[in-house]
Amino acid sequence: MPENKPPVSVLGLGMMGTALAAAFLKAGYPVTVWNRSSAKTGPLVAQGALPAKTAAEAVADSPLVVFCLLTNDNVEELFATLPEAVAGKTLVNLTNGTPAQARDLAAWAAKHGAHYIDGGIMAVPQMIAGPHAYVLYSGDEQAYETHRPTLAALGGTKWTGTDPGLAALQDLALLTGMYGMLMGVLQAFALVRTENIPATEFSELLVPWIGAMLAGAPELGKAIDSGQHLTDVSSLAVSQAAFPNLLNTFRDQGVSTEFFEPFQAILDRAIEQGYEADGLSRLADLLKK
Ligand code: FVH
Repeated sequence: MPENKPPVSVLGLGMMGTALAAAFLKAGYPVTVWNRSSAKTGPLVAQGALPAKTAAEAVADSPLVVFCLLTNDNVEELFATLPEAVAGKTLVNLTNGTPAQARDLAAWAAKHGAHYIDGGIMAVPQMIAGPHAYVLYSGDEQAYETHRPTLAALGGTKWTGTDPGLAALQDLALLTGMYGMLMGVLQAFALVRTENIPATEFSELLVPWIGAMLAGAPELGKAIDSGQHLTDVSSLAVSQAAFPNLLNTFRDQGVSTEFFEPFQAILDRAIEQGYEADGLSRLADLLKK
């Protein structure tokens, strides 16, 4: 006897929404799909999904309704068309957005009798349902526990708390780490390319170096959590003295300094404020407004 799995609706069938709906289908869930432009339902219908004519019809079809639109402004607009349809439903919003937007959407859902869960997808579409994909969730914990087995079809599930903004906050913090790392990688490639060193060749030096530096992140975290920033490894005074070498070399080689000037500025501020003996962990404190 096949197991009876609860239905799930997916609204928003861009690259990510299509991957989410396909993962639910593959795991054996009955799936209803809706997209603003209906042509995108075609491939999923061919895999067994039910197409809904309207967003309200898609919401009506399942107790669990997953949204994956481009922005949370789009979600807010769509929600505004669904006030009656959502009562009693669990709305899982996997659209990238801010903590404040997540809290506003949760308040809207509560006002209309719906359970709201916000989510941050830590994967690209091709990774969905694979071993390295996971999704951060926050909001209505009881609804999350009820639907967790279904959500697990997308990848790992990581609960971050009942404040609906927490998943977005940690999603954006992880993206911050990624973009910061990419800033350095792209700048390094731009620099070596000025002397015709291929980026692919330089990767052989760069990747292990960044990996080794990243392995120090927990130590940095320990200093930030404890407020003990004094270091015997590499002081802010040493970093501040060396940093002009980076900026001057970028200028000499004809590479923009726009990614790195802000780093020099915060190093200078740290020294002005008397933190020369501290390690780089001190900068996390100085970033707080
Ligand atoms: N793609 C990725 O790698 C990242 C991985 C991490 C998470 N992000 C976030 O996921 C959201 C969706 O991203 P996406 O890749 O699916 O984006 P698109 O392929 O551009 O699809 C966008 C869908 O949104 C629909 N849409 C846009 N505006 C509206 C609106 N006003 N009302 C209703 N739907 C709207 C759009 O519909 P259509 O243009 O096909 O009619 C697509 O279905 C996003 O937050 C990422 O940051 C993905």
